[in-house]
Amino acid sequence: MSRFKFSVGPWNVHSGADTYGPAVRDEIPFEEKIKKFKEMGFDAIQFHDDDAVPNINDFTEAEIIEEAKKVKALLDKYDLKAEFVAPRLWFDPHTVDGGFTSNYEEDREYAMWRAYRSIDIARALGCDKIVLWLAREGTLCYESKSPVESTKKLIDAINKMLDYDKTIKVMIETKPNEPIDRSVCPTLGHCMAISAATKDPSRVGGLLESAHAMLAALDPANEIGFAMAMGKLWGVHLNDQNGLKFDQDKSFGVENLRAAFNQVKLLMENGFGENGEYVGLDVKVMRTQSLENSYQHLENSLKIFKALEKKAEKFDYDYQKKCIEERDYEKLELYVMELLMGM
Ligand code: 3MF
Ligand code: MG
Repeated sequence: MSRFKFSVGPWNVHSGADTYGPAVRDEIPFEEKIKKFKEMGFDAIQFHDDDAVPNINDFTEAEIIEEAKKVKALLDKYDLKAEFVAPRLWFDPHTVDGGFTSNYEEDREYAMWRAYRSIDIARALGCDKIVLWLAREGTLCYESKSPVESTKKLIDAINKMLDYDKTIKVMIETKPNEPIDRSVCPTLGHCMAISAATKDPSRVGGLLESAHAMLAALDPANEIGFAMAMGKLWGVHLNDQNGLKFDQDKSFGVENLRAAFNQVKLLMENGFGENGEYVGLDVKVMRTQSLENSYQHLENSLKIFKALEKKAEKFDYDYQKKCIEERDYEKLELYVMELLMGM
């Protein structure tokens, strides 16, 4: 049994389309996915606004809430919670140049409309967390936007969200690049600074995705540790990444087991989950998988996470202390490697 509760987004199981080729599997209906997620041991579902309310632009504000209530009934049926709602601000024609930081006022207004609707949907789904993955808030052409103005626009947008709902919490899912070249809010350090500059820092925190940290050439465990020191790690998207390339969203731990171990160990040591936080996965199934085996990457990630939890439970803190006293870090390093290799 794990001490943690786990969450997953419906986009983790998909039809395999990528930038270079079309879908290779059928789309699995939403209800079928969440039923399977429950069977696999997940406790909560992560949502985009339009995962909950597809074709969101076609509905009135009241209708959007009604549609979301139907999804809440579905969650209740399978005894699942909603972890968060994230406005999908990178898909719509209104957000080609970004949402909150777009150069065009009508786009910025549209982005706020989606942010407010995401809050309404979160409320209807019974959750109080909004995630902002700021996909297009940055530049493709450096000179097209001022980083000063963009940062201020982002803070302003978050302030409006905090005003719209007096108890909602906003978590920024930081990422340095992809699909844009230079992001306004690339790391959890930036996230903490933005949080501090909002009107209610106690309601603005961070979500760390392992692969996103690696894309910024940072260690994901250190990003976790930094945000936890600030009391602001409210979510994680665990996965893995092979070096500095496109965002791979590989199964947790498959590329760098030691880095994965240290993420799990830090979450355990610092009481992640004690305030209701979920261990979230954001992993992409390989394009080569068959439809029937579309969930294997999630099974693998859970299995590896739980195995690393057991390893972390075995971690010998007395031995660590001794190595530190002797200042023999080579010895400590070998101990960690032997622990991971089961020696
Ligand atoms: C992109 C991501 C996103 C976010 C999701 C929820 C599509 O790199 O990680 O997944 O996690 O939008 O915020
Ligand atoms: Mg993510």
